[in-house]
Amino acid sequence: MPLMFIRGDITKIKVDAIVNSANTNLLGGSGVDGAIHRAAGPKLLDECRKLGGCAVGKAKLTKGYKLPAGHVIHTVGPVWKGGRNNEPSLLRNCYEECLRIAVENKFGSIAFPLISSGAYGYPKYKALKIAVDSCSEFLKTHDMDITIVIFDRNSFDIGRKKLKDIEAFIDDNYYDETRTWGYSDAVGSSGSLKNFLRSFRKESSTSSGTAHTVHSNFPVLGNACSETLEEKLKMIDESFTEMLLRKIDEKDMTDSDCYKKANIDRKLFSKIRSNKDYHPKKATAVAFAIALELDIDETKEMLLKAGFGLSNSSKFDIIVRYFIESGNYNIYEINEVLFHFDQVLIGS
Ligand code: AR6
Repeated sequence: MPLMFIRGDITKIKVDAIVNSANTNLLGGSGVDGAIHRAAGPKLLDECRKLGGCAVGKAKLTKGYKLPAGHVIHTVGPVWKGGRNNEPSLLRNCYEECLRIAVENKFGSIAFPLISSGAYGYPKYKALKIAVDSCSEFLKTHDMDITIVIFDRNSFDIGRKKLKDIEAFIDDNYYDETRTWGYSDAVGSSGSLKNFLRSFRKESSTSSGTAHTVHSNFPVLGNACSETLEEKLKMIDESFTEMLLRKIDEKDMTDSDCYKKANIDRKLFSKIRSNKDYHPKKATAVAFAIALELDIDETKEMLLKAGFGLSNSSKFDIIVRYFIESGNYNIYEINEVLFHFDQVLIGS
């Protein structure tokens, strides 16, 4: 899981190191700093006293004491003063310094809070963007499991316009199974009859399209009855793994370009690579389709090989389709939106 988001309390996470968003004296405070000191116990403060403080944009390491995490990397983010006082590069330095310490200590996993985005007033969405950019840049050249811990929903303020677009797209496409049985129900609670019919029509055409693809996926055998099952199985179609490897070649990508862009970890990729009949999870299959920048038909084809489809009854599927159809293949942006709508994230 190279980069993932979770909603929750960082003090509960079992990783090699969690990051503390501290102040320059490193003697504790409110917010995540207070929570970490409370959960770690007084020995953490004893060790912090010996560190002699920490400058803005720098970081220092301590043990984790009673925390489930082995270590704490204390960093000091900038106070937001409107954005013209070097705040972005200081905040970026925090992430880079913490990651540097993690590499130096051979940590395999690290969890960050959204540094500076509480008491220090950094706008959450901007803080999140710097967090994601710094971590994804780092992951281009390193292997590490990085988790960004989001404490409150408002951090994912995706941007009002984009959110409205996506909500409208979901609204137009979402097919709610409970609405198939009655006209009055459709009109009564889901808005208009037109919407209801439109979504129903779309769904019907999608399902028949899928059914067609399913059939065409199997070779049509001239004399089906006379062939043995063994013979039929020999004619089996290209598998998910085979399609994935073929597409990587066709797109002139290296394996690592592909799995990094897909937010998939190297070990999982090797497993898939070495097993022609590997059956990935849907989130993994979608991640590869995004990394390969497949269009919607190729994405459906790839998913089908893993036993999945894209339907209008799932918000996850509609959001993925929205991004593919808009030509936006940025996995982190897609995950931000999936996270906002409480959906499974794509990648490992
Ligand atoms: N787990 C994860 N995230 C949390 C937690 C938690 N338990 N608690 C808060 N957050 P802040 P800053 C989020 O104020 O802005 C302290 O007093 C919170 O929602 O903790 O860098 C220090 O001593 C927000 O998104 O840190 C400094 O004086 C993010 O963590 C000053 O505050 C950061 O909020 C540092 O301010």
